Amino acid sequence: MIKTSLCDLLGIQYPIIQGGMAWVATAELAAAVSNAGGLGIIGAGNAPGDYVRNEIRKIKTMTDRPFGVNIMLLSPFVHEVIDIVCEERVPVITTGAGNPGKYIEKFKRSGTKVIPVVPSVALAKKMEQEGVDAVIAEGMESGGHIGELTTMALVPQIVDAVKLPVIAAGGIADGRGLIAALSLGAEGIQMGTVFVCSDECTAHENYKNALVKAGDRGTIVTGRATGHPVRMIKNKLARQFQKLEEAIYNEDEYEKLGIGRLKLAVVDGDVNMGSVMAGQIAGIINNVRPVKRIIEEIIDEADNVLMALYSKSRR
Ligand code: TUI
Repeated sequence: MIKTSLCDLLGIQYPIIQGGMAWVATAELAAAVSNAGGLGIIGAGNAPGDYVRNEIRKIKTMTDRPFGVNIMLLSPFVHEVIDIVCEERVPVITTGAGNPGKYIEKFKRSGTKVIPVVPSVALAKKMEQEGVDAVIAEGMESGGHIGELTTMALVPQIVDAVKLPVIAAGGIADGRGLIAALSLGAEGIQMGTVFVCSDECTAHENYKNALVKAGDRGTIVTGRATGHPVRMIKNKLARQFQKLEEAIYNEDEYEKLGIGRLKLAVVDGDVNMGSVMAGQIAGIINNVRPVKRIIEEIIDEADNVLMALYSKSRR
């Protein structure tokens, strides 16, 4: 049975966290993950405070287990979302797309655990000094907004640089990935793409099917020129972004092309002109399963990988 210090820190059964994906990570998905023994996370994304409060109240009726909220720090509603998450006494806050330094004291005062996503050793060290509880080291294999380093290179460097528990993210969707992450020194994993392809995920079925259909080279990174690189499925929208980047970069035109695109894909199911954010590991996912089965299969596979490694080493 795979259990780590992260399980004790968060009060969960398995060292598995679900990524707080904007539009995708609703109370339904997060509750299913928490009920299956992981940590479910509601994605606040760019949503206003009322939406986030509603989702928090909803998940409290769906599970008695710990859950979290991801705060996307580029959101125009970031301040009201932070107030609400603190008021509602959410057990765990994760942050993404920025440095949450100035909010950490407030989070800690409200009694919540704080786990920022960090794309570099420098930010991991800074976060440790500010008193966070753990960090998520997210490699550029991930879907959505990404950093520069791969998971394989980032995780051990952060593990060596801080004393905090490190959670590996990016490119993980099965038991092999879980054991690989633990081998690099991580205390757990965060996964997003595999949970999109679950029965309980409320994303449009076209979105889920686009991920199931994707192969190893099915994603592309757009937006490097904007300073906010985003990994998404290669589709008509991605090609239009690419064309704009190859031409003389026009910030206004680029920004206009991006407005409302994630909602268009997740909610309306337009997988041609919507932004179908997904990680490189989408190629490994061949079906849509219940969350409980996804987690059980990962844990079973991880146990088998460990046993196979052990017998290999004794040969
Ligand atoms: O945040 C994510 N993934 C996301 S956010 C998102 S919504 C969005 N859409 C378009 C453009 C921008 C955002 C879709 N996917 N993952 C966590 C993550 N955080 N990845 C990278 C980072 C990050 C980057 C820089 C964290 C901290 C950071 O700090 C910079 C600094 O100021 O030190």
